[in-house]
Amino acid sequence: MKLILSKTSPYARKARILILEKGLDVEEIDTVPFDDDAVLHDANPLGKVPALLRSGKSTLYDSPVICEYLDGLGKSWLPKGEVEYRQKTLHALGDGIIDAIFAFRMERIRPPEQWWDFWAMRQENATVRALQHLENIVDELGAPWEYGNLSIACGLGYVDFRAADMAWRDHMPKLAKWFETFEAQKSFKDTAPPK
Ligand SMILES: N[C@@H](CCC(=O)N[C@@H](CS)C(=O)NCC(=O)O)C(=O)O
Repeated sequence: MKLILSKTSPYARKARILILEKGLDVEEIDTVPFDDDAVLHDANPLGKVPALLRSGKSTLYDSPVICEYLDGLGKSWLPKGEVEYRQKTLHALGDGIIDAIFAFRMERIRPPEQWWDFWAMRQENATVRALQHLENIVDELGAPWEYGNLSIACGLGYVDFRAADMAWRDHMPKLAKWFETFEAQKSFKDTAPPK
């Protein structure tokens, strides 16, 4: 299998952590999605990373599909029954934080005269609400790895990477303490975005 990724992508980071934690044999193909790479476009017509190439089988995207597939190749982190939907919802919450920070960043890398503050604020407010929600339910998040918290940990890592000035730890101390367990994991350190 080959994973097309960018080292700065938190969506790809989820898959990379799963690969490391489950000891799977997957080659990494590094790309820059904004360079309109033909290999990436062949794999995913949306031009987004990650995409998982599987020999003799269809290519998978987007990251929750890839993660669910990779998770099933080892001892699954996804319990069956009602809890499965809770875990997938927590995973979606982590993805939503990433989506919001990504959209916020896209607004802020435009020339300042083109900034759409309404949209940037919506993304920032969604992120703050999601982080506050996580602070409130921190006892439910588990440690170290589960299917839901995989995405939440990558989401928090992405807030640190792209929006460090939010200084979320000052307002969410329980979440900050919980996150320390993940920051210390080798697979999390080994997949950190390049400086
Ligand atoms: N929902 C997708 C989002 C993937 C995504 O947006 N990846 C970003 C990199 S972090 C990307 O490739 N962006 C290129 C683009 O939007 O054209 C997933 O979970 O895989």
